[in-house]
Amino acid sequence: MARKLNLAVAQLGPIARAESRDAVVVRLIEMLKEAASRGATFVVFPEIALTTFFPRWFMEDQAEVDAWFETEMPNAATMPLFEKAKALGVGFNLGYAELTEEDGRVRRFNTSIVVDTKGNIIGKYRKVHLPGHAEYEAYRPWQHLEKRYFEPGNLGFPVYDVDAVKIGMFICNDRRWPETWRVMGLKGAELICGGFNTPTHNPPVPQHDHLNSFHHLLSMQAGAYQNGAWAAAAAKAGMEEGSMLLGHSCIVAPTGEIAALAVTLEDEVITAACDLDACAFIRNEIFNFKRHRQPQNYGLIAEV
Ligand code: CDT
Repeated sequence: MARKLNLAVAQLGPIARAESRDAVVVRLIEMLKEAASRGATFVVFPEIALTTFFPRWFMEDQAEVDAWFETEMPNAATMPLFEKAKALGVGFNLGYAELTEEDGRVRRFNTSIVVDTKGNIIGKYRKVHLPGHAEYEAYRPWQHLEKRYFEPGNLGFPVYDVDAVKIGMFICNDRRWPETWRVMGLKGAELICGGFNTPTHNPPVPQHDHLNSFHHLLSMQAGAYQNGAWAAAAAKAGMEEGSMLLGHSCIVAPTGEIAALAVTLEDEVITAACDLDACAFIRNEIFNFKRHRQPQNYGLIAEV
């Protein structure tokens, strides 16, 4: 019998700066219930899914910055999501800003977790490719200060067994980098998923603005196909505090075909029945890593 994962992606519409985490969690739970009613057992939520995308603002007061971060997970705000997911028997992938003490110092990461159908946090990923800049840049209509507020992830690209499915994570900008996909492909990931906040206007290269959705789907489809994995991406979409964010949340098959695509810029659930055995057709016949890879020619890729 084919191994199937009934997968959902829960796209969020905009989150206002003043919107509380409690209010956002109510929205996440609504989509969780919608996903479960369609038979989904795993839901992908966006990057920094609990608040507005705060790196668009320059802040010098560290206390103001830290107010956007979570110091534990689950916490009071997210506990209802964990409880509802467990009651419904649905696992999930959730992105949030993480503040932690590690190696004797405070550290801040753009983080996501995978949670199984019993409500256990199975694994964590910290965003490796941080886009944007670290200082205020006056020419921009809004900032993209991920390089100011986060440090690059220090967990590599792990792949976890979540309810017997091998799941790896990316966070937004990571999906544009082939290395992200390949490392998880080499680890046998069957689903590679994550969230994104992608402004449709990129001030340094405005001549690419009209290609925004194309570049997103190109990356998702190539990543899935070239690694024989299912791929799923959940947007935070729509006009958020004056910044338009791309929608087009998607689920992509290992063939590179789009299996589901969001058609709004609002809270929206998309689903697909993912045949996990479909990964093997690509991995055995096309990208058979053992038989065909020639890593002795790839050294430069891993050099600084
Ligand atoms: N959140 C995030 O990583 N967004 C980036 C914007 C790139 S332009 C600074 C992305 O790759 O979609």
